[in-house]
Amino acid sequence: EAPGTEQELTDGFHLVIDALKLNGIDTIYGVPGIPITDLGRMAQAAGIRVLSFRHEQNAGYAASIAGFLTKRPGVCLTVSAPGFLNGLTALAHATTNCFPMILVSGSSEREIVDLQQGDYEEMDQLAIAKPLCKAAFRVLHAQDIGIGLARAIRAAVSGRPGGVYLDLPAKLFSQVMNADVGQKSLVKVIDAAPEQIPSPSSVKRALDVLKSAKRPLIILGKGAAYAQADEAIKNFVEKSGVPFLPMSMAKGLLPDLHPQCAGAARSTVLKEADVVMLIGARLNWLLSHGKGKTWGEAPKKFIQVDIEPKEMDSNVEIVAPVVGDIGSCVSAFLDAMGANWTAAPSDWLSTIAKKRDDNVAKMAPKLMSNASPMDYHGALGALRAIIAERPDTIFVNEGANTLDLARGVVDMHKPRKRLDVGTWGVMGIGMGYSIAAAVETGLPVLAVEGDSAFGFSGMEVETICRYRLPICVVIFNNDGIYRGTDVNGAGDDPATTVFVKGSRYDKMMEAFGGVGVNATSPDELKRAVNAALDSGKPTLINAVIDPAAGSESGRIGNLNPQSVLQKK
Ligand code: OXT
Ligand code: ADP
Ligand code: MG
Repeated sequence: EAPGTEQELTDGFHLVIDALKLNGIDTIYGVPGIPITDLGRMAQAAGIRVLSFRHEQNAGYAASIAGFLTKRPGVCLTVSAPGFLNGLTALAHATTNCFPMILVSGSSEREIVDLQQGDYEEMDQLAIAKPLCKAAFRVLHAQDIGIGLARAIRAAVSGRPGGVYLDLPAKLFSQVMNADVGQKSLVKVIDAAPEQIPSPSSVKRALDVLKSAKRPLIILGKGAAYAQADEAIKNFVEKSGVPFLPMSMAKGLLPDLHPQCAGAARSTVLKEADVVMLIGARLNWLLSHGKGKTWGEAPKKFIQVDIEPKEMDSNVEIVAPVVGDIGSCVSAFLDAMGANWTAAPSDWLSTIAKKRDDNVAKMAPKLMSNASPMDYHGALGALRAIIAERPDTIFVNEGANTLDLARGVVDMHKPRKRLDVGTWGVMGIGMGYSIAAAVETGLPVLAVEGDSAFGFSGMEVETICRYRLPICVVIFNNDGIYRGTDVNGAGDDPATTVFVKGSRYDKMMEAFGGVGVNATSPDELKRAVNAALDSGKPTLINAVIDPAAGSESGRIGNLNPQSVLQKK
């Protein structure tokens, strides 16, 4: 070329970054290394927030919950084979939980991988990702980066949200092309998650069934929380006068202390309701598949509101399926209800109120316990009061007893403030969720973790300290999984469910410049949590819990297989 006519060039690195920015993706969660180290550096230089984790699984969980909180795909960036596999658990988790996420992974040379000639970190990642996510794409040419990312975004957030895999081979990043042509190849995704309006006949059918009920119930799931249609949902529930039961991550969508909340009368409402309207909740194991003992003898009619048509009739017959996005469906209900909707029968409401008040009264004295070492209720009583005073705090929760008891004890007051183990009951979401929650919302985070649960992502306390995030981690330290009291009668090794007794997790935090506190009573715990939330300093509180206080598998011990042979 003649001097002065050199064209401006761009490359794969910059096209990926430009495509992300064009689509409003401003945060990446990941772990650097070949071939994506420079991508992370350049993204940071270009104004994208790049949070560097200690393990890809935690970065992936962070991306997944970022997707839940924002309705935009959370992005996780990993290196090839082992990094990719570490991130893949979180991608599968996102898909299972219906959270939009994109796992972007570098990969090795296609020609060598496909001939299985032993490349650095060789693996056919696209093929492995495919069955575990909603969609998977690979980009081989720089001019296809724009389309590749557009497809990934649309696949993640449209319809039922989920995880998407985007494979970017190392060679792609260094491909060079004309900058103008490159810019023109980028795609800004228009209306990535279009409204999905329910059919008027399905709306009418659903309301007719609901109207006919003597003992109606609305179950709100995390799909309803995700939809961010908070006002419409509240108006619909209140106008209907129907009691509602929040699934775990839907707690706070309407306040747990709302007069129509049946959370503290769960078994009663499931058994006795005659019409159940599911809004963004699946009839999976968490709802005993809609049948069996949990649901009692009386016949039930189910109405289901979901964006995924294939969800209908998955476990039991749905007499009134309403397919659409929850915002549109609930608005359509409100429009079609008219002015003179009669509230649910009052004897049903008073049955529920009585059961609820009984359960609340039964629990109240336990929450006052100031015993040391603490039991779960004493410790949670302190935390419940803190969340009531600071309702904007994001409450992250995992463990077995630590999870199940906190779910019941700690009332939530605002939408999307409770983040937990979700559909798989997975341990390990704790620190990743906390980091993303702090980063995406700017709100303080209180993570209440079983000591086992914490161990799955505990190294990320360094990440929390490094980015100086306003996260207070409370470890319910009962010396083990479910309890710290098991003994191994057969040898010198400790029992399989116990850890080092009297561990001091608070010292881990001090190693990285955070605040560590050892709390042995509810009063100490309360003081330490309030100080942490006031200061915003990264804090870890080792809450000493009686090792004998918990029960096997918390509230789901019934899921442990039981052989008659063991019972002899
Ligand atoms: O109506 P009734 O009378 O029945 O009463 C109900 C409510 O009405 C009432 N209630 C109230 N009363 C008064 N006041 C209020 N405010 C109130 N609110 C409610 O209370 C009862 C109970 O209500 P609830 O909770 O709503 O109802 P219920 O019946 O429990 O609901 C059923 C379910 C199924 C919906 C619910 O139980 C649920 O959501 N469960 C989720 C359970 C779950 O996901 N658990 C996590 C998995 S456990 C296990 O797998 C663990 N592992 C293995 C492992 C995992 N998971 N992952 C990986 C990657 N590897 C391995 C491990 C390793 S847990 C675990 C670690 C455990 O050890 P930790 O040290 O971490 O934890 P600790 O146990 O603390 O030691
Ligand atoms: P939970 O565990 O709280 O019961 P689930 O994860 O089982 O909730 O169910 C969530 C449901 O919500 C899924 O079936 C999903 O398709 C649906 N969903 C997610 N987002 C939307 C939305 N915007 N509109 C309608 N349905 C949605
Ligand atoms: Mg424990």
